[in-house]
Amino acid sequence: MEQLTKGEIKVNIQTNVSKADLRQTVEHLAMSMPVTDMHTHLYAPEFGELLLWGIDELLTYHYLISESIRWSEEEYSHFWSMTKREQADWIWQTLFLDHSPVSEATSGFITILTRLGFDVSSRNLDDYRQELAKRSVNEQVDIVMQIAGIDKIVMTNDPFDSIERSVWLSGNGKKDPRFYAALRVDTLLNDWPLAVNELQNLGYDVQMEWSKQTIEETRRFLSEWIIRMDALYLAVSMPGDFQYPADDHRSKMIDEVMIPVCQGQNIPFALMIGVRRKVNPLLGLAGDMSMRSDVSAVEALCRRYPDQKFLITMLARENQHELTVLARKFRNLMIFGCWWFLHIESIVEEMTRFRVELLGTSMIPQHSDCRVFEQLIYKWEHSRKIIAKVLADKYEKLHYSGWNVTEEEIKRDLDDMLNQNFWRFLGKGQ
Ligand code: RAT
Ligand code: ZN
Repeated sequence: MEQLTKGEIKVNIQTNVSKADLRQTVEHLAMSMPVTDMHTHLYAPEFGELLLWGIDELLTYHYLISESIRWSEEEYSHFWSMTKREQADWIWQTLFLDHSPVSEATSGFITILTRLGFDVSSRNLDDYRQELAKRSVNEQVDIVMQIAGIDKIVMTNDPFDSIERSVWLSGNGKKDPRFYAALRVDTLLNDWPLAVNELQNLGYDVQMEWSKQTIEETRRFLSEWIIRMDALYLAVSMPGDFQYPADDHRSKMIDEVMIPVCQGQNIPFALMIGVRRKVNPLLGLAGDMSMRSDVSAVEALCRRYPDQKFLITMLARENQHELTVLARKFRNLMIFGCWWFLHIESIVEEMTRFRVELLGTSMIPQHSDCRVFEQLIYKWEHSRKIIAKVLADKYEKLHYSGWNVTEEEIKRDLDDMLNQNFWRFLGKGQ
């Protein structure tokens, strides 16, 4: 056996993680590694009322609305006629007291209360409300980001939203360096008549008919807003029946507006595919459903535009394996997150495991999709545990073969998955 110098032995002792410590080390590092949350519906405090936080917002999260209304025999309109506080009280009574909070979203609320330091055994909602009422929104943002270990948050930003637009136009949108923008383009792709109306109101000379002038003006709108927001990427959520290429408005908009603008601004295009909107309109935002999609639309985009980066997530469980295999074929495809109904422990574990088995660490395992600030706490705690478990299994297997990972290597892998894969894909590696 080759003789090691004294120095080499020292390095080995310092950094190699023994089998006994391996799992603990991975868990500790996964729980403490700062995170870039690359898709949320959260806002920086400068956005005022758009930043949702606190007990009543948490309890009236649309995931909990759909779970609670299942237990009710009242008309749907009865729920919507209540004040937010009454809705929160009713959801608390229904999902937490009349039944046990075992679902992902309800158990998540318990995780939040616990991590905020509240005594969950008291089950006294008003105590929790009173405690939070003592805090300012700025304090709560700092506290939550610290507890959840979140470094950077990417918002979802829509210039057609008048409240949001005025924040950007006043120059306040870019003040907090922890928050980044992503420009949402759903209306342009999925509701062109409404988009024409909005664009005209904003002074862009567009028409329903697809003309050179309309193309140029829509490009000008996107470019101006990307620059104003310093948007990291364009984003859209698409129905499951999205086809590409097709002889339709979406394909024209993608080919003639979105891709040229993304290339001009050097930013990725994020597509979240597989939503069936409003299957039960009476539930409002809670009434959307998942839908199986055609992965070949993503394949066609990646092949036609090899220099364009695509961030892709899909909503149907049935699409996940095929999408992961596709990512092996195209380096301009970055898969991300376990989206919406997939963001439940059993499926996060399944998806994370086969993604690691097919792609190693070259993907973005999770985003939170939070709408209420404190949700960062549970969404990330639950996911970090699973990511740690999957990685520990893989490192343990390597260990048995005599390949010992060092603590630095574990940190590097986690940093790639939780931060760097995203930033490098954007060409902004840190
Ligand atoms: O996860 C959600 O809250 C959904 O309602 C959607 O917002 C979805 O994430 C989207 O971005 O379209
Ligand atoms: Zn979302």
